[in-house]
Amino acid sequence: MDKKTVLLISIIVVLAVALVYSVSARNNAKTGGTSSAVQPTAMTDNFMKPHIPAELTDSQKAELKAGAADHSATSLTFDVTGGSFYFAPNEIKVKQGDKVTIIFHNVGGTHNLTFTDFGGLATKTIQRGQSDTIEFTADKKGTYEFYCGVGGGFHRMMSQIGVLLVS
Ligand SMILES: [Cu+2]
Repeated sequence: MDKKTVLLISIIVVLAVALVYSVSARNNAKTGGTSSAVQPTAMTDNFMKPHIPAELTDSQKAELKAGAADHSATSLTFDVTGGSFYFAPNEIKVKQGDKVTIIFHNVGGTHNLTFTDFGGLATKTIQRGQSDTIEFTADKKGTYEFYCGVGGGFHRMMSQIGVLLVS
């Protein structure tokens, strides 16, 4: 045998020994614990590791944006009944961007429904049996009082008030 052949055989032997050693070391590790236990597969092992969520694709971003736009177009109508001196319901909940319609029905006395916000929005002052409607966009989050503006503040003082909650 020439030197080259000897070198080649030496390399093959070293690699074979290294391979046998690593396989036997792995088997020893397996049998070192509970030998009957099922070893997790590579897939399960990988699945159990924490994952970093993938960034949204362009189509997912577009869908999300469209969904948000849909919500801002939500139109909600509330029938609010009023008398001396109350509103029912006296709490209205909407989401920012909702188009809100309030139909005020007067069932006793002379009343209106007035907001200090939303540009001083108010129904007409109406009599028992009449109704009037106001429409606006709840464009800002917060808690907004509405009240009856009849009687120079008297009806309001008598707790003819309510709240609009915009979240
Ligand atoms: Cu009133």
